[in-house]
Amino acid sequence: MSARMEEWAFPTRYDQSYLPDPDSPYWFPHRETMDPEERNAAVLVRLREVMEYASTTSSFYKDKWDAAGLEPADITSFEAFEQVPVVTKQEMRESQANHPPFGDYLCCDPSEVHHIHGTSGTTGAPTAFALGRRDWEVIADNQARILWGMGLRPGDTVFVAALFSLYLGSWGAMTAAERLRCRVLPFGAGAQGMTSRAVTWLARLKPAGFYATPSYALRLAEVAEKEKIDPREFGLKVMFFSGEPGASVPTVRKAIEDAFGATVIDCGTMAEMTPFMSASATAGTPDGMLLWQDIVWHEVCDPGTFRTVPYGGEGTPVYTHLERTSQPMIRLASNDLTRWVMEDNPCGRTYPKLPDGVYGRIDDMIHIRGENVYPTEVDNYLRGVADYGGEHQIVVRRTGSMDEMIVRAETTLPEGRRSEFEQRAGSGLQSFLGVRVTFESVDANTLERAEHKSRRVVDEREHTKR
Ligand code: 8LE
Repeated sequence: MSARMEEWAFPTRYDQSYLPDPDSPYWFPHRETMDPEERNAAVLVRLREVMEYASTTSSFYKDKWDAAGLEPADITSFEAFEQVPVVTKQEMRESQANHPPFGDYLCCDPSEVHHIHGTSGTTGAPTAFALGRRDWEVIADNQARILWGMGLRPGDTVFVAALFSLYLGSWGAMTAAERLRCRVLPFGAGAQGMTSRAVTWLARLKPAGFYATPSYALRLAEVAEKEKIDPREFGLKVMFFSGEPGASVPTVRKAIEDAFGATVIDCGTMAEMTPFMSASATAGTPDGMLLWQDIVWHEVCDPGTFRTVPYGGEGTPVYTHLERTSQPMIRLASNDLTRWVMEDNPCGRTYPKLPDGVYGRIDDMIHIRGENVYPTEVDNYLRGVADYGGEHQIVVRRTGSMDEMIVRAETTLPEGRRSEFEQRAGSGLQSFLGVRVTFESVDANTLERAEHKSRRVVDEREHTKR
């Protein structure tokens, strides 16, 4: 069985000179289109191999599984695998505090470490990601395979417009494009005046591919328009995004498509899970994200029990590396929310799919008077409203014993026509969300734009302070 799966082995080493037949939509035709049951059978064997490797090379996993009374040889079914306790970010922070700098879940020799990245979070101790030299090649290969699936080809220029330094997203996109034999412009983002320079470079180079966060693409479109350049003149074909919800939020996706005239592709799991593009749309199935199950094993689980929910159900993604040897993540809990389905994909790949992408983090969900509101729902609604100015802020506050949600949205309308906008957008949003909202409007281009991931929620309630 596995002999027929192209270059399927653990530890993994891909042929660095391989490129698919130029006419093939697939990098690995068999692996991508095979009977999913047959693929799952191979994955189950691999899960045992990865667990054996991790339990013999790291005290973190050995101790964790000893405490749970299980060992790798027990994993003879996916039901058994679902009993494997999840790994949390907190555990990794503790492991790194006790075993600096990489924690006792580093499974390779420290001399193998090739890149160090890390969490960019401003709160709490940072976590270091150690990536092995061979892992980096495998990551490049896997993500080149996914970029091929998006429709990018050798010789295409790929513009990377996200933060470099600690953020793995940009480096992962860059190394993938290099492996695909593209021309990469590692432009970056975040420095003073850089967005306006990006407009100049995009207009001059006319790249085929573009990587950023979705909020940054919208900001770039605004800056281009201010400079009287139509972003369609950049001639982009494929824009792929990770880092936050957006590319699967219908009105955000449409705003990007309309501004740039390119195919919008959503991808991304977590930096720890690099190759993080293992959840990604394709040229033939451009909506939602496919779960490339032979690269990373993705489960959508009940957030209480961490058992998988049936297809059609909603839950939290749990991820397992099938090829990483440096810091393999085995059942990493994401704390995100999504829904998964198994259906025939127009591109012919036999992977499950997240039809609405990842909607957001469980922690970011706003609980207000017994209702749950996702910040992405507010975004989705406002972007579809006429005269919306492009940015908003959500303030959650406790007044007396009641929680109150205030939405402050930009409008392009002049002062005299504000109340009509507030009335129309405010009542529309209220019925869309099913909760009472205090709606205010402000001038366009007055709220802060994200250079990286947007932060639109200000929660002023004491009990939810983190
Ligand atoms: C909805 C995946 C990467 C490198 O782009 C990234 O952002 O990793 P990072 O910084 O570890 O953040 C991971 C979190 O970003 C996820 O847990 C999720 O909340 C969010 N995220 C990343 N990609 C997406 C996403 N949320 N859709 C996405 N495509």
